[in-house]
Amino acid sequence: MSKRSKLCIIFALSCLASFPLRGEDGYNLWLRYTPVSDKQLLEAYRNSIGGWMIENSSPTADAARRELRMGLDAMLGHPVEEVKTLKYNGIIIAGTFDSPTLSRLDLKSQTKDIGAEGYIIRTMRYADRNITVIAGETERGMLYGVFHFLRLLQTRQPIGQLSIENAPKTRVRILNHWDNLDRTIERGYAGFSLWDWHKLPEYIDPRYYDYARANASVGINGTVLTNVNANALILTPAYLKKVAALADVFRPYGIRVYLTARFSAPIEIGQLKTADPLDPQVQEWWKQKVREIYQYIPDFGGFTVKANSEGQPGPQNYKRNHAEGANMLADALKPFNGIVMWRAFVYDNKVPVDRTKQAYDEFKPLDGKFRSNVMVQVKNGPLDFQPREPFHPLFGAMPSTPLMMEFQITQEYLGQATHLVYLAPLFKEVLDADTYSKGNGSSVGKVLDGSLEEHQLSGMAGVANIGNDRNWCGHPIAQSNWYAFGRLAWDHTLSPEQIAAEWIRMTFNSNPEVVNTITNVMMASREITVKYMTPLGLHHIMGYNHHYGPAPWIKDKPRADWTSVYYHRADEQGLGFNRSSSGSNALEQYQPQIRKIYEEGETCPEEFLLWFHHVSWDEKVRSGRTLWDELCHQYDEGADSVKWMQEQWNSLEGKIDDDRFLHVKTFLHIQQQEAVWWRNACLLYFQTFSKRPIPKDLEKPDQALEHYQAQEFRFAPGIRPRW
Ligand code: GCW
Repeated sequence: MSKRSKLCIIFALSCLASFPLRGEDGYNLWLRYTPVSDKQLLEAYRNSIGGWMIENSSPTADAARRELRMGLDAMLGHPVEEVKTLKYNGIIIAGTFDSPTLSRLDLKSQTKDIGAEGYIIRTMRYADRNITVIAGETERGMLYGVFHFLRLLQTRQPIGQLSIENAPKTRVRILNHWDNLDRTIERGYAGFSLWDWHKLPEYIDPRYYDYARANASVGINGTVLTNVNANALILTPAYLKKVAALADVFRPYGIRVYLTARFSAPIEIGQLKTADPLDPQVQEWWKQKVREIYQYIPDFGGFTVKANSEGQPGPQNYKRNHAEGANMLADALKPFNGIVMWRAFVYDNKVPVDRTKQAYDEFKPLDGKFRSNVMVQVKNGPLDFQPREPFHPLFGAMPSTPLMMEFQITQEYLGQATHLVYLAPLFKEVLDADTYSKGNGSSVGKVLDGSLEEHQLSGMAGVANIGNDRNWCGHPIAQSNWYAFGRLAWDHTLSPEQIAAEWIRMTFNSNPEVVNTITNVMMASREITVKYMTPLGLHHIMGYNHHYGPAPWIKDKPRADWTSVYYHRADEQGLGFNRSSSGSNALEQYQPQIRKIYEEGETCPEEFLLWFHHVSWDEKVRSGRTLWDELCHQYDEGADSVKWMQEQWNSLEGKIDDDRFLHVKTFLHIQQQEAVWWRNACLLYFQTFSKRPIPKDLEKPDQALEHYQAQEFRFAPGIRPRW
């Protein structure tokens, strides 16, 4: 054997050896760019794509160039030529409206206003040739267009006659990382923080680029790098240098960096005696600090602030209100076009009659008092990211203030890393909810995209589920929640099914059986989870502090509203929190159209029954069963449906890659056991009040209540261990 052929064999063997190891570990997310295997489609794509060109030159244009080359070469199965002119049929030309060749097509006059981030994708004729134009006013728009075009190929769509115009509905589409400087992540279930602070700014982990690509591919244009339970150190020069290094990586992808501002920073790192927002020295300190930040990061986005909530310092420490606190920071950021995202997740140290009323009570009177570069960031529901909550009553109640949505992508209350729960239906339920604030059709989506009150600023934040696990999000399917958040932040009118289907095609494959089966499982998953965790409007009955697993028996903690009994109010009569006019009257925070329906148990939508009413055990609900029987049935149905999810998933064996098939299969087994755990623990506990039997036709718990109550999880993820 010649030396050369020996080398070839060694090369081939080493390729083989490394191939299975790389496998499908989820690292590539939805940007896998797998080769098109359908011969006819491949032929059609090859006919439409003879070559590609981008005339712009900038880091963003380079990012588009790299992506287009990588995507096209991989999907078409050969190197697609990068050309300098439209020399033959089937050239993809990407650029800005004013780039040399595209400016000749006069695209601007033929396009409606698509703003700085919008784009068009159009099949056109140019000098007797067919071309495909991907263009925006800016290079950011172009980059989004390139990702959209690649998505068409990834999802195997026809590209022969394209006429697409697209622009985002909200301006700030942002991830909130609850990442600490020691790399732990509050409520993170996918490993440690991506931000390797210790090695920054010198070492740039290649993952930062892939993070930026993934975000840009769904239109996310901002990232808050640090936990809202903030550490002022991030604002010191040593850390700002590190932040600047990350900003440099993200900038070409249209992503701005934001930080959390700890309100007491002037004391902690500025040696001042106070952080009073009306104190001139404090104001000057922040102005100087902001100037310094912009020296490091010229396009710094601004601050997210959690103030006077769960022990975080804030303006109320100095008898000032939230607007006074937010405005001080806004004034410092204004000269640089920075913004403040001031969170409305607040609750008093004095335990209130009803915690769900607090944000509204504190913020509504401040409507109109915030500077124009402040957005108030409101969680989707009035409590805290529960599996199901009604929409937050602040939406529609502060017409003079741009309100931002805060969703939680990380599954703090939804099974953490091991439960398959597709969150787009949850997001969508809230976005589509009608606030009636300006009559019918005043949806939450229209409040937050600014269209209802004509606000310039608008935004949607998602608490990230990303960590340094190889597959980014822990659960292979949890990637879909990152994806869906980005897609809905861009356009809240998209449907969860459509988002799921495109994600599945890109993440797994386009086999209709695969797409249908996984779509069905994903679409049903949230409702199933609600049933085995918190059916009929129950809420906040999870484990104390770590929030893992069921614990409706939690009581006697430092604050009543950190317990479960505060929320479910089970007693011998019945179950549920009366928030109607005969109870806490939280309902008064909603418009009359909502109050009317929710005020009475008979007309209240059943999914919110126990959220708004204390219902007696024997009262008949919609199914004709008593409340107790219905509760048993719903818990049972939820737990049982996880078996259905397992069956569905098992039918995919051999139709998707083995690695991810097995990974999800194993997690579904955990989910099934934990769903039974939820059902048993909750029913046994509530039974101590209802004193009624579990209906005969349902499976009985195989352990006693004491067994479940004795469970301890000292090292559950997402919290700092306490022992
Ligand atoms: O959901 C709760 C979490 C806290 C979190 C808080 C918040 C960052 O349990 O861990 O703190 O909400 O949103 O501020």
